[in-house]
Amino acid sequence: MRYSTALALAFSMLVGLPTASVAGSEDIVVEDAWSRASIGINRPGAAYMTLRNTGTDTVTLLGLETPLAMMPDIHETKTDANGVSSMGPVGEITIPAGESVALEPGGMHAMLMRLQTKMVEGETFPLTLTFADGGTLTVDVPILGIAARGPEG
Ligand SMILES: [Cu+2]
Repeated sequence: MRYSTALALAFSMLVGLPTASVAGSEDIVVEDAWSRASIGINRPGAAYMTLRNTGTDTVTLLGLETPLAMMPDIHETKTDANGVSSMGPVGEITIPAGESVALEPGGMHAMLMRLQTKMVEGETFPLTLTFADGGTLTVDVPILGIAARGPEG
């Protein structure tokens, strides 16, 4: 009697499983998110992280949102042949199935323009990622020291 009850329970759990989705953004895992403390609010901040696509579909990141900054945007820093670097919006980031894309100093980053508050070391702020399938993912980004070079400090 106990055994059949367990079986029935197991069966109902199986039936209750959500069906696989083709959307994809729920397959994104964010790793090692970090940012740097700011002196004030006059200069933009930046946030870095690794976006890992654990799914079987390409996922496209379209934009960012955070209460910390009025104009968050995805940027990329490029260095030309003369060693001069400049940065600008990249529009979107495509993350192929099974691959990772790094947002890191000197490369792509989450630019936090028009800061609303100072970024204080030891605090965190929420950053919402918006994907092409309409899915969103909110990450708590730790604020490290002003001279930090990575998530280890
Ligand atoms: Cu930038």
